[in-house]
Amino acid sequence: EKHPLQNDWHLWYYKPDKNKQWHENQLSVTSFSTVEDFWALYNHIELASNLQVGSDYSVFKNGIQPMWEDPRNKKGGRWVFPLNKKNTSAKDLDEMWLEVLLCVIGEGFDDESDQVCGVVVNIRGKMDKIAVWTSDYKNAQAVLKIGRILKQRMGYTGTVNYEAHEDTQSRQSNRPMYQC
Ligand code: M7G
Repeated sequence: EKHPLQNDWHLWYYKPDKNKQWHENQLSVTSFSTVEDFWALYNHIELASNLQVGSDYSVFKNGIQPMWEDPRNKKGGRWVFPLNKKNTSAKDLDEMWLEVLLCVIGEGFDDESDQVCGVVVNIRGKMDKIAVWTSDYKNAQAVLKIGRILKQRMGYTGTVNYEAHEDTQSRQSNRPMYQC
């Protein structure tokens, strides 16, 4: 008997291809809805640290596209955890990404778990990023609670910023909406 997760989730892989549009590079991989299927998937795919620069993994609730344009992301934002390659090992990155995945699919934010849309890891040249996307940037209480729990679970030292997708898109994010 498998152990059902509270929500069904979908894994996306962003395969960097300069000849294609951003959304065309966002490849749908598969869905999972039990603990056992999550581990089967996790053990089957490349570790995040082994992905080529420019790649992303995104895990979103089923039915939410991993993009700003989705109706459930439109008014939302993300907690961004920058991971400088200079002081973050591949092992640390993989461990933090797994911890964030388990936190999110395990609904680790009490009642605020409903606010979570998904999680993303961006593999980049100098600075990888892990981000948790939530659906309503105006819900300060939920946003802050989620941020504090994530920081603690990841053992992340340093300040993290929450950016509204609207600001990220328009690049008018002089100041983050929240910090913790
Ligand atoms: P990124 O991959 O999130 O971060 O955004 P990076 O700057 O560290 O590489 C890079 C670019 O990808 C953005 O400037 C957009 O052109 C495009 N992009 C990223 N996201 C998350 C979206 C999205 O949700 N929708 C659309 N249309 N483009 C996006």
